[in-house]
Amino acid sequence: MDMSDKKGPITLKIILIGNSGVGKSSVMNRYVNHRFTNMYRATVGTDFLSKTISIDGDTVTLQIWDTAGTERFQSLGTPLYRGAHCCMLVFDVTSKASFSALDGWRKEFLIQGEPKDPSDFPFIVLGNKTDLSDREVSDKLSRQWCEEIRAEYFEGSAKEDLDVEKPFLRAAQRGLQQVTQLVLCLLLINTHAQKPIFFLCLTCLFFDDKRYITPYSTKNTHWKIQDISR
Ligand SMILES: Nc1nc2c(ncn2[C@@H]2O[C@H](COP(=O)(O)OP(=O)(O)OP(=O)(O)O)[C@@H](O)[C@H]2O)c(=O)[nH]1
Ligand SMILES: [Mg+2]
Repeated sequence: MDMSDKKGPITLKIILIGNSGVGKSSVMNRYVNHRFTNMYRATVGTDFLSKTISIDGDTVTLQIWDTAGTERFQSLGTPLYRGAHCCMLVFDVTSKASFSALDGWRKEFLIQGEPKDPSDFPFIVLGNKTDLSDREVSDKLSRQWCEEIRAEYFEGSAKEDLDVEKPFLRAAQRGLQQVTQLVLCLLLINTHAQKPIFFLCLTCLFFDDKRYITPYSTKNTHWKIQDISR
């Protein structure tokens, strides 16, 4: 079922956080605009870029929010993190400090963003600057931590255009899962003891938490889709 037929392209909010200078803006610019510069211009406030892509037959617009690493301790206000469908934690593989800081960034995201199910919220961890030789964070160490927090790990280089697309595609997929849950409802209709048992599979899509399916009758043989968007 193509969801774009129903409601137009889905917009997914993907937020990039991490220390200043790790390359959040560079990664975003590489992915969206296919550009890179060695010049460092710290992000002031928040930027965002959009990119429309196709995933598994669905058209989705990624709204990528690039935040300023320097503003971590300033009051950004909760609206920034709220409503994110996926959070990308970015660090620089040549900076152990930027890796260690991710735990704090993650916690802050969970507090400020208030995702509905914090234990199940998708985090993608991205180790950037793999083109540099003075690496301080091993692939093993980052993978270990990702396992602990149940995040997915990617690494690459915005500069060399190495594996920049993969983490965004995965973020989009995980974000899409946040929006859409495929629910298979198996209905057993057993009318007569001698008669065959009918199995009816219902495939229901949930959009933005605005629709859900509920049992209609007490025997659970009828279901209705409720729209709570209004
Ligand atoms: N060698 C190398 N340098 C990179 C890479 N990605 C970014 N840089 C450089 O690192 C510096 C910081 O990059 P930014 O993308 O501005 O970092 P940021 O995380 O957005 O920083 P804030 O906006 O201050 O939070 C710039 O000079 C970039 O050119 C990379 O993959 N390899
Ligand atoms: Mg920046």
